[in-house]
Amino acid sequence: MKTNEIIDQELQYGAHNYHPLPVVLEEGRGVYVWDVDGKRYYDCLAGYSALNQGHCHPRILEVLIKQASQLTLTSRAFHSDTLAPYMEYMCTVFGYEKLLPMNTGAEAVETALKLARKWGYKHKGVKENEAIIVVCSENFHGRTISIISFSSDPQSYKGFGPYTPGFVSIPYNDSEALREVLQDPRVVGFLVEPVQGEAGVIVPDTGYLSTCFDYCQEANVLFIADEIQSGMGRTGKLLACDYDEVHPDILILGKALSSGFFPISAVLSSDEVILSINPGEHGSTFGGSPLSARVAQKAVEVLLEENMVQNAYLMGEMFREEIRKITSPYIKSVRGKGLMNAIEINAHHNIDAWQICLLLMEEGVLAKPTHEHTIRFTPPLIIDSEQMTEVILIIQRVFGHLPV
Ligand code: IF1
Repeated sequence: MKTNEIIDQELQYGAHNYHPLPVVLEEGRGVYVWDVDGKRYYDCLAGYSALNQGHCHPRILEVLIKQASQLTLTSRAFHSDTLAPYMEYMCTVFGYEKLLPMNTGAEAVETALKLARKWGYKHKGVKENEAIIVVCSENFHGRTISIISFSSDPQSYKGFGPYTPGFVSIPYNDSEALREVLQDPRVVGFLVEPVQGEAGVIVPDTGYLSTCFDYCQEANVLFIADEIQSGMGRTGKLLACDYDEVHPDILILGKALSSGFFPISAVLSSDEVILSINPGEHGSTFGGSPLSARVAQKAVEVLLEENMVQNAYLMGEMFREEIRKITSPYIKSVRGKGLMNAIEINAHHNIDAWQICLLLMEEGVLAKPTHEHTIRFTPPLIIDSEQMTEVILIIQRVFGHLPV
């Protein structure tokens, strides 16, 4: 079946909770994907930053196949020979005492929220059921009812009430707003994206994260970094927090921890925080499976051994420098860090970000708008300068052909 038949079939039988570009992919390798007609594209979305290592990375695929042929799942009712070495490896790489393995990003965020509350009751003396967690407006942390309860985006929360209490929202990139709200002794945690992804790649001022971290330390509040999208080398450092030399009290990882094979997430923190949850108080069927432990460990090893973080830094510099040279009434701004970038569009002659993404698709680049005015560019971190040059040429060509 070709593109239109498959799209119709999906419309007929699938939930309409997405509005995908009209392309049907059937193969991915490295920075490339191919559609059912054999056309090749640069994947500049990379699974919303879950494919930092590129599609079907051979070394990760190898361990996936080997482990999948041996032992995929034990549940945590039993130990396995892969989980403990993976946990030690991750704690060593990221500098933490313990890891709690989960699956999706939202599950890991929920886990971090539960840890912060439990820690607050046990170690900060907050009265049971009165803990407050501070979040930022324009946040995106997932789609569960508790997480959308503190979203400021009606598309995320409208029609899904009643909402989970215990959250206070402050403006992003405003450390004084945080200092103010931290005066409330019931606050146990501050949950923040070091770079806001869905909001349109909003990069905070230098020093914002370190100032917030200091305020949290002073107020005995846990600094919780959601690095699900900004982590794993995406911004040109292993973690986006590294730019401000902040070591979060709770680190949340997901997406590229799996290198796009299947959902793998993790929460890392201190003994005091992680051990505030006792046996039987939290878990999941697949969290910490032998298969996920092997794949995630290899996903991190490959990221580090193949120098993808440094490459993301250099290719990101190249991208922003060249795209900023384009003079076009359609381009309002170009922003980002490493290979987490976005072009803010001025809608013109009623050509908006969506139309531009359709034109990019025609030219062989797949990218997706976030909200109606921003096009996010997050290719795999393995993109080389030749490939980046071609992507930039395609973007230049598309903007060059728009009606002025
Ligand atoms: C969608 C984008 C959205 C995330 C951060 C937690 C999660 C995400 C910083 C939850 C997930 C995905 C979800 C997907 C689109 C994409 C996304 F910014 F990455 F583009 F929505 F904002 N924290 N982001 O970015 O992780 O449960 O999905 O594994 O829901 O449409 P998840």
